[in-house]
Amino acid sequence: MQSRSIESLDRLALLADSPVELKANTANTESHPKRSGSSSQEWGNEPNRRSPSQLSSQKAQALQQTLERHREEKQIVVVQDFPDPDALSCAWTYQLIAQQYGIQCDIVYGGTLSHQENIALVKLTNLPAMRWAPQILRNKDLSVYQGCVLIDNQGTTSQLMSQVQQAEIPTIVVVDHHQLQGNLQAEFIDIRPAVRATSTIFTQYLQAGLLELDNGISEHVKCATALMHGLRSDTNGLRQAQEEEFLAAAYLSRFYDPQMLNAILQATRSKRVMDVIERSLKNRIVKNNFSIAGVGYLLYDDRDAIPQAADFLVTEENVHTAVVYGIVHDEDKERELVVGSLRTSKLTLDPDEFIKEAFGQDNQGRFFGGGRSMAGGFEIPIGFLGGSNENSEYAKLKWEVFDSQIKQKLLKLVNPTHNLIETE
Ligand SMILES: [Mn+2]
Repeated sequence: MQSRSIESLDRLALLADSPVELKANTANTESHPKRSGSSSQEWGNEPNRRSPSQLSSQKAQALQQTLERHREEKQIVVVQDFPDPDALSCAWTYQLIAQQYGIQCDIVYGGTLSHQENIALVKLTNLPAMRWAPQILRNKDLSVYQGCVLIDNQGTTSQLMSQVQQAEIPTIVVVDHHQLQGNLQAEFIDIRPAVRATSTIFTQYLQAGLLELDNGISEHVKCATALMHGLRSDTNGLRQAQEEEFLAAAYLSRFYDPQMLNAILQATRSKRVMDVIERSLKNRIVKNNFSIAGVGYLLYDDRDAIPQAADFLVTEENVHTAVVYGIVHDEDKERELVVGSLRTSKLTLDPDEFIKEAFGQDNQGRFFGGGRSMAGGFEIPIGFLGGSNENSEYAKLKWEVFDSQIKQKLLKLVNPTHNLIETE
């Protein structure tokens, strides 16, 4: 089965290389209706430009070779602390692909599932992701893993990574669509910031033959449904999708379960999330089409209320960009972190640049956030100032300091006399 896949990958590469070969081979590809590659037609005339399908079939082939080299190993698949549908569905897809090579994968995250849709996704599809809170991680023997895999992240958004690195587990595979974050070393790297979702990349791997989806296998149908949800949620319900996402969605439409997707999307918001959205509405200031709101303290489990509030604020008339932030704390209020989200409908605003410009770097040269197109998140550690909130006067004071510091930094960029961000 594997060799057949390689053969078909070779053929795909060949097809994309030469438009003349394309016609001669069309009949061959017809016999594999599930394999794509015909879209290379439009690109064949430009020898210096790699088409998306050519790039992805080359990457798929390289990934296949990587998996081949690691047969029968055990790998840890790390997704961001607060995993989203894009990350979860792709990690699962990777697990299913790798399984064919006898590779056993554990999908883990260090934070929590906080969006109601993510909880519904995991429950309804039986998605095999595990939460490793810090106290669980302490008792884990990481030496059972021969390799680490990063999906929809580059290791900078997971608190598990420091321990994975301490255990000297080599990074084997990185697949992501965020901007490259610093120096990354891995055997196989596929980072495509121009692509809107990692689900797009993984669907292309499927199309290239890395795993043949079967409608009769319920796990495949559920995984395709999860990927469809991943595609939708990273593209604002496909409204920010590009050709590649639509092509991926078209492929998944053969396998996914629309009713299950509907059930996932109908998950309701908790009262606490509604309260955060209410606070963001009350506290927002609107300046030069930017809407900025601090929401104060919120529980770790409700962290996802922040991007949801930003999603809501950006729908206001004359607002093109919304930034919402708050201080997220765990139950005993010892660990605290400023978490923020940016949503924009302005095509010329790059969330990645905006966040890096607004907040700069920490003393190790790491940025506080990075974005994907049209959306970005940031995290600012509170460090020594964390905790001691039982003194409400102190807690209030602390919030005011962070609130005004963040506002100052944002407003500096929003101000029209500042030339970095253009205003209409
Ligand atoms: Mn993503």
